[in-house]
Amino acid sequence: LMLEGKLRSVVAEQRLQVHYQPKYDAMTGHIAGVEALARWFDDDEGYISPEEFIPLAEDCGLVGEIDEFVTWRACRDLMSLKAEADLTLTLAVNFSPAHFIHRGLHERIESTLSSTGFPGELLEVEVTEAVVASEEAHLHEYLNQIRGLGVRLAIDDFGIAYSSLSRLKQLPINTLKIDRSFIRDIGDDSDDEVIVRTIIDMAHNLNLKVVAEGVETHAQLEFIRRHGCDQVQGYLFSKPMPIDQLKVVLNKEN
Ligand code: G
Ligand code: G
Ligand code: MN
Ligand code: NA
Repeated sequence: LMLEGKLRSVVAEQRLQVHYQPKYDAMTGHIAGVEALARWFDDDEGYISPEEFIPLAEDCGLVGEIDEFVTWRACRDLMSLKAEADLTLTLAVNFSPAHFIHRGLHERIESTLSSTGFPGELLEVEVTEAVVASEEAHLHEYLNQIRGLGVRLAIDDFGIAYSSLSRLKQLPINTLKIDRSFIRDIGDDSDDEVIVRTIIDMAHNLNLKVVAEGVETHAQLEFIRRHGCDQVQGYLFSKPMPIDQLKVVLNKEN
């Protein structure tokens, strides 16, 4: 309850921070984009993980405000990078399913895009498989409205919730991010290697881009490159970082 009160004020006062984790082209190794991740540093408690405060925010109705704040802040931050370095990085943001499946969300995304000047074509929204499984009658329409802004849709943590493949094929989705639990066991668990290979092949057959998250070792990288995964993300390359540090990383790349 105390944490909920703190969360309410940190959200109201816009004191949540946003960190960025690069995604790399698996073949060239160049930075293709970044994922924005909410960060909470509390004066008393120190760092509080989103694994703790996002579920809390979902329960107390704050998550929509958080997701939209992170999107706005990240669009603004990347526009400031663009002004300095003429970059065309893609930006991925995470949306909670409960908040994502709502009429009118596309209008608020559109207003964030127009107020920051960030191009819709460079924005990707990551949602979990719960969205694929949703029985919301207007789901298809809502997704199309967001796609209508040029914004791309990714399924995050893919593979753990048994998405219906026919549903996946019907919905206007662009990208699958293979859950890091499958990447973790590459080299140790041949079942997970089969799953990773199968997801990559299936994604490509459905004309979807595929991203491996949680890549921590060269062996994992080699494996997913060999099987044609499009992008990689993970501690092997870089952890989420504040915007100032991202600037340094990007300057080194150029
Ligand atoms: O960044 P970290 O690995 O600690 O994130 C833990 C979880 O919190 C991940 O599932 C991530 O998707 C989620 N998360 C991080 N930032 C946001 C956010 O801005 N909105 C939502 N809905 N989830 C987020
Ligand atoms: O659920 P989602 O994919 O949005 O979670 C993103 C979070 O995953 C990031 O905030 C980051 O903290 C975490 N993450 C990113 N790369 C790695 C990695 O290589 N290993 C582990 N264990 N966690 C990672
Ligand atoms: Mn994500
Ligand atoms: Na993920």
